[in-house]
Amino acid sequence: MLQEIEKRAREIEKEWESNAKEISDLKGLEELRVRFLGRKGLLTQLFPLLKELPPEEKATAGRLLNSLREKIQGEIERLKAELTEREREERLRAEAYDFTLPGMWRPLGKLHPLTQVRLEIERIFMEMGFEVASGPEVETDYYNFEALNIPEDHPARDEWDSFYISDGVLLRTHTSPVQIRVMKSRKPPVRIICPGRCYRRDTPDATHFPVFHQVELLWVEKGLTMAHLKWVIEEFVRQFFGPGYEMRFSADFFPFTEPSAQVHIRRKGGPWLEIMGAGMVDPAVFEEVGYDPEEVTGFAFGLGIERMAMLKYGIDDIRLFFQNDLRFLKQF
Ligand code: 2NM
Repeated sequence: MLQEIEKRAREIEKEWESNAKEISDLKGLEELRVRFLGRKGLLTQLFPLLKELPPEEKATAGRLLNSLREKIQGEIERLKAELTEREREERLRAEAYDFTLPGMWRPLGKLHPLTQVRLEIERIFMEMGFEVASGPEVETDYYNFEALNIPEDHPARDEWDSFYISDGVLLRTHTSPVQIRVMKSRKPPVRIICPGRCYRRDTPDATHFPVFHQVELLWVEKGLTMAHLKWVIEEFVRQFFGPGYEMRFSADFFPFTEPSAQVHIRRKGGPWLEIMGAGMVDPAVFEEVGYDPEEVTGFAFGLGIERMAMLKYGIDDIRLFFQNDLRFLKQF
């Protein structure tokens, strides 16, 4: 019986040695541990046999089995440490990033030229102390026309051919309704600009498009004159177009301003370019929003963002802004 156990132990030791040589990863090592030392492992199964031996043989065989078990356990520990380290090194090598490789190119978007121009205009007036206000694009007849002193049947309405949504509801033809809304909601002084999208029933050509963008400015407080208006515009032109421009006011008519003017600028030797319409707010508009025209004065102007961008960058067709052709857009 003792010889039998000793023989089995030698066989198990040999088998362990040959199996251990083959091991290449932690998973295999664990399988091996279960095979030899697990609850039903090859070596484990020999221990119950000790009970059947006489005492002195039991001691001999016990020492033999225990020392074999310790040897296998020790080698498992050593292999485990080795394999863990090797797997860690392999993982680090696989995850290592070569920072000397060329960078990856990512396409980078940018703002539409109209947005760039609008933000530039907003910045200029915000630095002067104006606040940016906005309002709905779908308006009522009242805010778009009546409150601006443009009554129904007034021939001036023909100038702003509009898109009607339903009776009395239309797409705004200018951003002036925002100014009416702001004036009705607070007391003077008011210093605002109203950038936004507007709609007119125009047939598209090089200078017209049924959707376009405006910035209107409004300053209301005591004692304002055309001189203040002129300074604000002059300062805007200097910042937006650069120095060296001459400015000219000529008489015009708007139902909501009196007097009204067209503003032109030109560089030395160049042609006169119309940049905006402007004027002193008509007393009828002040009455309508509940301001006393004997108490306050105000001026306003309106400019087209497309027109400003076209003049600044030498663009000859307004339709380019709405075609989303990257060959055009990438130039800004
Ligand atoms: C323009 C030209 C001149 C204007 C006037 C007003 C308001 F609400 F105060 F009456 N808003 N916008 C105005 C004045 C607009 O656009 C060419």
